[in-house]
Amino acid sequence: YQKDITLAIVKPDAFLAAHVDDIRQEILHAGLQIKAEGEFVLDKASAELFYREHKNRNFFPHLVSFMSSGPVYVMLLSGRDAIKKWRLMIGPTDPEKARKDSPLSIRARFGTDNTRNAVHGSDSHESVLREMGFFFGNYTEESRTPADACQPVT
Ligand code: YYY
Ligand code: MG
Repeated sequence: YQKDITLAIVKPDAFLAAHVDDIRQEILHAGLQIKAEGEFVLDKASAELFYREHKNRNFFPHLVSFMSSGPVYVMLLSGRDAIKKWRLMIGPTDPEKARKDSPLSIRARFGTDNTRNAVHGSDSHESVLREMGFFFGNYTEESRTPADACQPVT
């Protein structure tokens, strides 16, 4: 068993639809801990940087404009198999597929389409390290409190 950490983001569609509290509760009920959290607004350059692995995809401009269209709520999760657990909770990338294959997942319930899919989850340890640095700096349990970490991206 591995106690790991992962990054969860409530994207602008789900934030606007007021699903942050529901999603937070669901995370806690699943036995994951929230180690740091906060509301951020990504400008275009930040959204491009966050999703740079997809920069050559045709959907990239649309993704970047969506992710910078309004506030997001970012949470650093910790717990047993947190990466895998959170990916299972969110479901497939495409909410239509999620509604067929994983109807209780967060994307099935709150997602609209391939871009407006309600939430993000890191896909590997390497991604977690890169993505959490993006929002929370070099977070460690000792060195930073959640309050310290909740600085909005500018
Ligand atoms: O990891 P995950 O978020 O499930 O999907 P990825 O294939 O890594 O794509 C990242 C992100 O890109 C996805 O959450 C929405 C967006 N996207 C899109 O806008 N259009 C697509 N056809 C595929 C992905
Ligand atoms: Mg991905």
